[in-house]
This record gives sequence, C-alpha cells and structure tokens, in this order.
Amino acid sequence: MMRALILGGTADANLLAETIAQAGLEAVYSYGGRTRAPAGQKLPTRIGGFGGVTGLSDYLRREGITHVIDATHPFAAEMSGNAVMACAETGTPLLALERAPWVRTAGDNWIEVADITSAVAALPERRVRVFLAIGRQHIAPFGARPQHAYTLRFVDPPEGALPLPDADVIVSRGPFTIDDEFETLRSRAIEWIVARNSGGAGARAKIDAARVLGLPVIMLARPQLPDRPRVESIAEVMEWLGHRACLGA
Ligand code: 3Y8
Ligand code: NAP
Repeated sequence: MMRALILGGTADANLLAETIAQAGLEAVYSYGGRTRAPAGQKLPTRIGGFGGVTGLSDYLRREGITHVIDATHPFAAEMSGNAVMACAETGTPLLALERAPWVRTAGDNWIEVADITSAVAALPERRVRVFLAIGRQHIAPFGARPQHAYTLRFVDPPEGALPLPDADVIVSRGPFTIDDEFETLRSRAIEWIVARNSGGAGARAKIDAARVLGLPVIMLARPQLPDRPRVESIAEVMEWLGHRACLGA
C-alpha cells in the first residue's frame, strides 16, 4: 500500500499536495514549522522537525512511508540532505520536485554572490535604500552595514528588536504580483534589492520589477544540494508514484 511523505513549505509542494489529494492517494504533508499559520492542506499534515536524519528514518519506518517527495525550497539544504541520508538508510524511494533557478536576462542588473557575507560586501559604502527580500533567518549579517536604510519582508511580524538601526518590516506571505512589487519598490524609493535565487513564480515579480526600474539585484546563488533524482513537474512526480492522473483535464 503506497503512502507518500511530501516535504513541503512551497507553492509547488502545495500544488502537488492538491493533485495527490484529488487522485485519492495516501500521503502526509510536512511543514518545518517556520511560520505561525501555514496555509491549510487537504492532506493530513505534520508540522516541525523530525529530529535530524535519525528522527526522519524513525518517522519513515513508524509511519510506513513508501515514497518521499522532497518539495522543499532550493535553500532548504539541511532538510534535503537529511532526506537523502534517511531514505538511503531505510531504502525508501526519494524524488525531488525542484524548480529551475532564474536565469539572468538582457536588462537584468544582477550581482551574483555565493553567500550572505558576499551579499553584504556587495552593497556600496554610501548610504542607500535596500530591500532585503530573503526572509528573517539571514538578516543579522547586514548589521555589518548599519549605514543603509533597510526594508525587510517577513511572513510573520518580527519578534523583538531587529539587528539593524534603520529598518522597517513589511509583513506579507506572498506570492507577490508585479504591481505589488512596483508599489513596494517605488513607495520606499528602493535603490538595491537582495534576493535568493529561489526560482518559481511566487518570488519572481520583484526581479522583473527591478529589471524594469533598472535596479541592481544582489542575487544569492543556491546552496549545493546532494545528488538525488529530481523532476521539475508535478506530472512527473505523479508518474513516479505510478499514477497517471488525468492532470489538468
Ligand atoms: C513555512 C508556508 C503558497 C506558498 C507561498 C513559493 C512562494 C510565497 C516567495 C520575498 C521572498 C522567502 C520566504 C518566500 C516565498 C511563497 C510561498 C514563498 C520568499 C511560506 C511557508 C513557509 C515559508 C517559510 C519562509 C521562510 C523564508 C521563505 C519568506 C506557509 C509562506 C524569503 C524565500 O519570516 C520567516 O521566518 C520566513 C521564513 C523560510 C526564507 C528564509 O529562509 O527565511 N519562506 N514561506 C514553511 C514551513 O514551515 O515548512 O506559511 O503557508 C511559503 C512561501 N514562501 O501558499 O502559495 O514559491 O514558495 N518565502 C526566498 O528566499 O525566496 C519571500 O519576500 O520577495
Ligand atoms: P532547512 O534549513 O533546510 O531545515 C532546517 C531543519 O528544519 C531541518 O533539518 C528539519 O529539522 C526542519 N525542516 C525543514 N523543512 C522541513 C519540513 N518541510 N518538514 C519537517 N521539518 C522540516 O530548511 P529552511 O530553509 O529553514 O526551510 C524550512 C521550511 O520552509 C521548508 O519547508 C522549506 O520548504 C520552507 N521554505 C520555503 C521557502 C519558499 O520560498 N517557499 C523558502 C525557504 C524555506 P530536523 O532536522 O529536526 O528534521
């Protein structure tokens, strides 16, 4: 009897969960517990870490999971690494649903960097207005450049003081439209954007708006993920699950 675990937390994972629920397949959706009120799911849902590789292996055995789909974010490197190890340990088939990275096009003014430290160093010395659209987990290193006026965007309201003397927070969970992004960038006179190369559509609008406005984007490259089978479409995941759903019919 098939029972799939979806490692979720992304728009793509939500669409996959919808398709699996419609096909009547047995599956569990898993959130990492990063946000206060994650979007609801039709599938049974669990929230929070498993407890490392061992915790995930125990979960797979205990719950009789027969297939794991890693539909987490391309920057969720620890979760993806744990999934590769736990699935190898338990002999559970694993497939990653991974969205292609955004590719610089004509007119994009990108400064591509490998990590947060390089992103901080890429900002100019003179005070500028910077939009940090990278969530809350990686804000502290920008404290090394306190001279700038920062606009941050979080899914949930910040708890406690921010590590930046001149910062205001937009609380919004996205996905974002191009009109949203023009409004945000113009109303706050943003001059620089820091973004992660997440891929997909949900975070893309700020990149398109930046191109139109000619703003420089410091683009964080994805972390190296372990080698594992991967697809980019939900149809391929459903086929892998042995289900030729009449998708989109
Ligand atoms: C908890 C699930 C849906 C899914 C919405 C997508 C789109 C909007 C764009 C910006 C960039 C960022 C961030 C972002 C986007 C979608 C999608 C996407 C980027 C939720 C969600 C969870 C999270 C966790 C959250 C992180 C943060 C990252 C904000 C739910 C809403 C920056 C990614 O404030 C925080 O603590 C935020 C934490 C992890 C990145 C980080 O590392 O800080 N996502 N985002 C997941 C879990 O608990 O397992 O709450 O419902 C999902 C979505 N976030 O409903 O259609 O394509 O997935 N999420 C990035 O770097 O691009 C925002 O602001 O322009
Ligand atoms: P991470 O750094 O790779 O993971 C850190 C730890 O969080 C993992 O080792 C695991 O804890 C737990 N975890 C992460 N994702 C989990 C999941 N789906 N289910 C159960 N536990 C999970 O991950 P992250 O970058 O913080 O991302 C956390 C979540 O937010 C993921 O679901 C990811 O998809 C989502 N996210 C979404 C976006 C977006 O743009 N949509 C961006 C970033 C992150 P244990 O070791 O204890 O098991």
